[in-house]
Amino acid sequence: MKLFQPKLKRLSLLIAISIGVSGCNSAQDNSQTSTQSKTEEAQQFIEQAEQSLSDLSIEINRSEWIYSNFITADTAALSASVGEKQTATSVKLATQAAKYTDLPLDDASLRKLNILRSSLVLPAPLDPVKNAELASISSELNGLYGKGKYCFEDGRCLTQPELSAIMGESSDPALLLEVWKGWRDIATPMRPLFEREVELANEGAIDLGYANLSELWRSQYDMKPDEFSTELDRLWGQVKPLYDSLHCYVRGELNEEYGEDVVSANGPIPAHLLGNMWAQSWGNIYDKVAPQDADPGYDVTELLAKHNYDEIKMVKQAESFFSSLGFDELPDTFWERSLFVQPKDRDVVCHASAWDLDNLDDIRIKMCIQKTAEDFSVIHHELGHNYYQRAYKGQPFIFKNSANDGFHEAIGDTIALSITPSYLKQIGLLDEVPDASKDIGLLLKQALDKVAFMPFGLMIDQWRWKVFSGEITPEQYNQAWWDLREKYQGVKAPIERSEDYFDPGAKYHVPGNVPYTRYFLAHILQFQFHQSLCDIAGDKGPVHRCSIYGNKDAGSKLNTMLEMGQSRPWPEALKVVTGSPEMDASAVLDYFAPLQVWLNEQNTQANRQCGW
Ligand code: X8Z
Ligand code: ZN
Repeated sequence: MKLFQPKLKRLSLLIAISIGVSGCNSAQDNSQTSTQSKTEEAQQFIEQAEQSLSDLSIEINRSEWIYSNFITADTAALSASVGEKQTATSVKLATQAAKYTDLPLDDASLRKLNILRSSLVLPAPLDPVKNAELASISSELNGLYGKGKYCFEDGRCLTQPELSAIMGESSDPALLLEVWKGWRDIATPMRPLFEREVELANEGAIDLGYANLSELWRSQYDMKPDEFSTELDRLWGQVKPLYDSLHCYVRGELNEEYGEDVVSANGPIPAHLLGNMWAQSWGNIYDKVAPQDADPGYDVTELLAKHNYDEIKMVKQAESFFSSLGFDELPDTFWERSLFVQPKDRDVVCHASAWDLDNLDDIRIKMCIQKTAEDFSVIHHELGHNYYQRAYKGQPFIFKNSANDGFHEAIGDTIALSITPSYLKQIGLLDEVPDASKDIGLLLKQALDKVAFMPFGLMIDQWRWKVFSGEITPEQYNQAWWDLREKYQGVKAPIERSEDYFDPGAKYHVPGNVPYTRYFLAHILQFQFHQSLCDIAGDKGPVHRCSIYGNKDAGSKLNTMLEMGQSRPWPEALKVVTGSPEMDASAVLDYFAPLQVWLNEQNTQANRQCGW
């Protein structure tokens, strides 16, 4: 960075001198020349920015990798200090980029300048003291989440994946409530840190010319921020009737299982009974709500155990799906450097993630794998990130990203939609493919994971955007959180949650400052991708039974989109695979069409009053 500004000045000075010699001094020519020199200055700026950001990214990746694999006071300090340096550089470059956006530059350069301007998720104020404070808060919040544990009265202290396993397996409302409440205690100390983080990052966003951090986060989708919000409402409007039917059915079944005292037949569902720490996906309660006569009769968790799958074998199996599509195998360093199993001797951030340390080939995942169907899917999700990263490695640094953040989250999930019974049979996990009479069971399981997730995927940032804009004040953090949980998901806290608590902080992405709308988008996009890739593969059956396993045409089309990275607006990337530039939830509705009919029948027969 230090070399960068003087170099630019020297360049424009040289141009000015040579112009003087040639004697072109009319007003018009002068302005043309100054536009030309400005244009060259902008090109030079972009080149230098890419180089310094690329160099810095390797340093930050390494320090964050080490921090989240060994959480100690020292690694926290080191990661904060590199974070501070990176933010200062990014903020400076974002401010400078804004100065060039009106120039007559080529599309790619203008796109790079816009990305430089708008892609910060935690912008610091220009004041270096405040930047340092923000970097240290951000590290501390991450550490608090990673170190989080709940200790039972008998002295056993469990980490997040271990507590999540209880939430997924137990049917004892008292134990579920204890774990639900216990995990949320980790977030209480985060409240003042989060409040300050919002204050500082908002100031940073304002320094960059945005109204607040909400506007900045919503500016990353190749459209105006308010148009993006409207687009989300439209997509959610498409899915909501299906969600309402699913909610109605599940609540009715849980009401029968637990009784009116625990789950009322009319109100929101208590959040500790849905098989997941955050009630975000409900696949784990499939057995409790399964249809009597349409159960496919197998459980992937049991199949994995029966066939002696350990953590590595699970990852190898996922890799082989991508290989079957024509993607190269993962490099040796992936296997040497990834974290697959929770270490016993130290604190790590267990929340699954995928990394690209050198922006080329040093790709890795970090995950405390549980040998379950759920984590088998998450492994595909993470590898989707890694294959995307590798596919766009030939792009210039600023374009080394997904078309929009929803695309990055959608790729591995798209592949996981192909884990059908016939695929499981092909890889030797399942003996017999259940016949079509079991489709409702398969679809219900899938809907519990995917459709149930959608309002959750949406509400987190609805909350955060209001926090950033000041519409939700710190005194209302928890109340507003639960209001939105009820509004979108129709779930409620099982016990009173006052402002003494900070329940949003118990979800990784809040202390981790990871935008969450990406997962909502991904849940729409993955059904669009799956449908189109199945078409490309020539599959003629129902789309929920289609697996693209082994289909090189589908793989090649997918790869064409992945290789584009962020070089073009996302509608163009979407069009490569789906033929359409629009995000559209029709593919979700098509996929679940038979289930929608069945849910309505069930709800009518049981005379259920839907809604909450
Ligand atoms: O955070 C993740 C991935 C890493 S990007 C494991 N997901 C969201 C979550 O766990 O809350 C995947 C689905 C939603
Ligand atoms: Zn992800």
